[in-house]
Amino acid sequence: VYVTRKLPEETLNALKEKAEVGMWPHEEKAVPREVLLKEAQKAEGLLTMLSDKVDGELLDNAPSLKVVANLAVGYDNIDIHKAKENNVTVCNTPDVLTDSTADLAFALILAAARRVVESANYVKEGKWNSWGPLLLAGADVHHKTIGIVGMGRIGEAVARRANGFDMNILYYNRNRKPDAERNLNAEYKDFYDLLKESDFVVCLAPLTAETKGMFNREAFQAMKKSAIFINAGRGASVDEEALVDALQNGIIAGAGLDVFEKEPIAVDHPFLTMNQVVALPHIGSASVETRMKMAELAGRNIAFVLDGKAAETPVS
Ligand code: 8YV
Repeated sequence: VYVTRKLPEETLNALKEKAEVGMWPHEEKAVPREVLLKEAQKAEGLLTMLSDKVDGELLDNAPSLKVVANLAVGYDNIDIHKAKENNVTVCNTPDVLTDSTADLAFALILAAARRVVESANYVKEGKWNSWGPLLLAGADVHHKTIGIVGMGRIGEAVARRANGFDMNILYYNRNRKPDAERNLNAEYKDFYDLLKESDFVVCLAPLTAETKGMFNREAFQAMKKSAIFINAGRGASVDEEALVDALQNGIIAGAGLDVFEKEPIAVDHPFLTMNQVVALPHIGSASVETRMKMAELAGRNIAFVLDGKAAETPVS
């Protein structure tokens, strides 16, 4: 089994009982493509990250490969159709990261609305030498309308948090969620109606052919001028040029972004000079507790499949 980033050794105990485990030795540096291809040629299992492309080239040159476990709930880096064709089980890490990612999405809502990062920088930079009633005044979150695009497990967890803030909850999803409507007071809306009515538009959709670029010029134009756009789903769901334009021209008021079209984001990206943008380095699930659980789950998935058992969390 090859693990494509350095993970804490103890998270892979279950796996090590079943397999010889090789690991890329760096935590923050992605495994080079040629190393990944070479390791895949001889591996029965791969424990991969979102940054690893598990495509046709890799899968067709991995004759012993039985299982790929991605350290993420998303798996848009993996050609799952090809994997199925080649009898390779693909696994993800759902559930264990739901609450941490929802916490972070909510942190972005609060940070963007209440200008938390801008205000913290103001203090740290020694600029706090007076006071005025509207100094760094932001927008309220409580009692506002939140529109959740992508009402999966994480979307529902965000809705639970929004209920605690007495928010009015709208959602858009490829299929209706009767349980969320009943238990979370979430009201289904067409995409454009949701955009028109929401104070906070929160993207938590997976990246698919339908969601790619769905937040385009027309979408931002449909939002309120006071709207704050949050993305804790996938960067490619957004036309970034359109978002930059919407922010620069007052079409919407602000954004809280954990994901980007290209990650890491370029150091000269226009987002980085905008006070109304809170940009984070894709840390949605990055609590120590959750990252340990994700690694353990990915390791167990591989161990189960190599043992001839069903994976705990296969993707389809
Ligand atoms: C990643 C994520 O797991 O789960 C996902 O789909 O986007 C994140 O939680 C993280 O970036 C590590 O790949």
